[in-house]
Amino acid sequence: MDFRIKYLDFSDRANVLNGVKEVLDGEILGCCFRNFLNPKNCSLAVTNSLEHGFFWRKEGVVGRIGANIYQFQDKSFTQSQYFDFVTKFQNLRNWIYQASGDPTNHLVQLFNDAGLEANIFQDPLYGSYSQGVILVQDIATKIHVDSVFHESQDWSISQNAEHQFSSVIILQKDSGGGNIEIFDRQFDPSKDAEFYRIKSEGTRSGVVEDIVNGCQSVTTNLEVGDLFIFPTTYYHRVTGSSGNKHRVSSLCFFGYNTNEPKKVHFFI
Ligand SMILES: O=C(O)CCC(=O)C(=O)O
Ligand SMILES: [Fe+2]
Repeated sequence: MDFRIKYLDFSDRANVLNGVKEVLDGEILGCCFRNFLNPKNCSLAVTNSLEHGFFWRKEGVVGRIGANIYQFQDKSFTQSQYFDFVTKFQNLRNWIYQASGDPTNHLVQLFNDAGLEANIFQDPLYGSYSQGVILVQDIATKIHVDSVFHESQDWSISQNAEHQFSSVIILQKDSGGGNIEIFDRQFDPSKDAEFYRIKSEGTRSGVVEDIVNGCQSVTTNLEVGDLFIFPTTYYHRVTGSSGNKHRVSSLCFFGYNTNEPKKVHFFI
């Protein structure tokens, strides 16, 4: 792995398709595609999201539209309640993205154009996962990894995402801060369990940060409209925002299994 991030313009088609493959094949750490969404569509999505301000009007917390699976793992919710929630969220999401169309569909198309067989993963009983959340934050997040394969073994998606990645679209951001710092250390279930507070305290909220002591890291240089993809089994965090604009991002996960590396499943 070449531990660096590539920056490409989304209009640079041939290189963009190649960049997608390089990240999935583990040749480079991450790829940022500038101008994936235009600024007008980003700001419309932010305006629509903020109209639902009751989701996130608290300072110092990460606000969220939609749900991560891990939020439903402490057994206070059933899987069927999660998928009921997803159905409601998908209506809201369609409304938020009414101007641009749901970016997840553009992503699936992009991956298919790159020669992969991308789909939106369907649970046999419940249908599709939420396909993404919209996050608003003005604080740094804790260092963590995201891996349904390790954390969510009783959820169908975990059988289809041995290798997990994130795709983050930046909808609003100040010039400083609000980037993603990725450490050169991958989650290792045999060594990391004692550092990694999976499911303790009711949430999966991060690691004992000593785990990345002495590790090299790279930090992105993201702008509004960027799409950024990277493997979420590397320890990572969002850096704190500066200025008074909240950072708003739209993200979903995708993954594949070693034995079917071209079959890419989108979910969150
Ligand atoms: O950039 C974001 O908003 C989220 C970063 C992150 O932790 C992830 O994509 O897994
Ligand atoms: Fe993450």
